[in-house]
Amino acid sequence: MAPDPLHIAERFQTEGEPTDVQPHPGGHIHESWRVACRQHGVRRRYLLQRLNPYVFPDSAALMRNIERVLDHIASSSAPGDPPSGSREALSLVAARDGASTATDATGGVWRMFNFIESTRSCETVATAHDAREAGAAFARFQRRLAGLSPSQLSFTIPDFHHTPKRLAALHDAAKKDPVGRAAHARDELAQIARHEALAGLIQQPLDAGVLPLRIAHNDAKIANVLFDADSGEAICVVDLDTVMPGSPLHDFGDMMRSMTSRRREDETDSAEAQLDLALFEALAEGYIREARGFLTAAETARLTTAGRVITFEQAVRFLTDYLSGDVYYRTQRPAQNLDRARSQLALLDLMMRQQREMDAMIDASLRRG
Ligand code: GN1
Ligand code: MG
Repeated sequence: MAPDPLHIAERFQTEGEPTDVQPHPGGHIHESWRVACRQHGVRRRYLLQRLNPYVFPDSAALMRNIERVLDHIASSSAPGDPPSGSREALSLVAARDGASTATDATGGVWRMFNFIESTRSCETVATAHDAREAGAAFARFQRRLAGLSPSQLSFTIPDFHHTPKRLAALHDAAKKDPVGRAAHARDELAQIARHEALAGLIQQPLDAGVLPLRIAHNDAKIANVLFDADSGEAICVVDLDTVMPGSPLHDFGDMMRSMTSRRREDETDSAEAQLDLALFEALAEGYIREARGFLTAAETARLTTAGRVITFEQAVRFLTDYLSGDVYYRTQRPAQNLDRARSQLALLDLMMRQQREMDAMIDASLRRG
């Protein structure tokens, strides 16, 4: 029998007894619930998650990374940063036995965070203001971690943004075709083949030391930004599962992928794909304003390249999962991963066509200082 999330919630150090648990939607990886607790008439909420063991087999390393990152952020605030312990800071709630997770009878591993109240998050970007705010929030996050050595964090998912290896995995899945879907993905495989030259454009300079290895968020999409429900300011970034050594370019690429189009990642009609240059301009301005102090010239020269590479990589990953029988990303319908791959490919086409305009916007943002 599946463990009852309310019983699991009781094993954590909440303020007050858990009284209510509701599924919390969103995310392709873990399952999440909102837990409400009450003590002396005061209600507090928490986010309870059951970790996905397939994606994160080493939950101890995953939790250690998150603890190090949160500790570093709490102990290194600069003027203007939100004080630690404030509403803006994500924090873990320990289990009653002091551990960072609780394990259920089936071996499932659970963790709990404080729930940040009065915020909104979105799957797609609505306005240029949101794109600017989100770009600035991820840049601040990268900047605050610039003082933590990448060697302090483990690679919880090895080669996470190693695009050439992601491409090799796709080739392998297409060749083995374990669930007989390759025939339905011929066009997409052909499109990916045409863009193969993108695969090495970030990885090669990283391997050669031209690009520095830093700590990156590694899942820098719009859905992972919390906005203040009243002011609309981005107050923090969440989903720290993939924070590990990487490149800020991987994050900027994910931002371009998720914040230059108003369409959902799994939109079925990819012919309608969009790339809104006003959204891109706002994103680039917000990001560069906060990141210019630490980015090298080799990094700023590749910002829009990163958008193409990561959008390509995400198409490759969705298509690999489609061909493998939907074993990685949670899906609600059989062709969802194929739709996701198609929408990424459609966006990639638009990014290729509007490369020059976007590069000019980056240059203008850098010049503005
Ligand atoms: C996954 O955790 P979630 O759903 O935000 C994935 C990201 C992808 C993203 C695509 C650990 O993120 O890499 O970019 O889906 N996370 C992992 O939306 O694979
Ligand atoms: Mg994630």
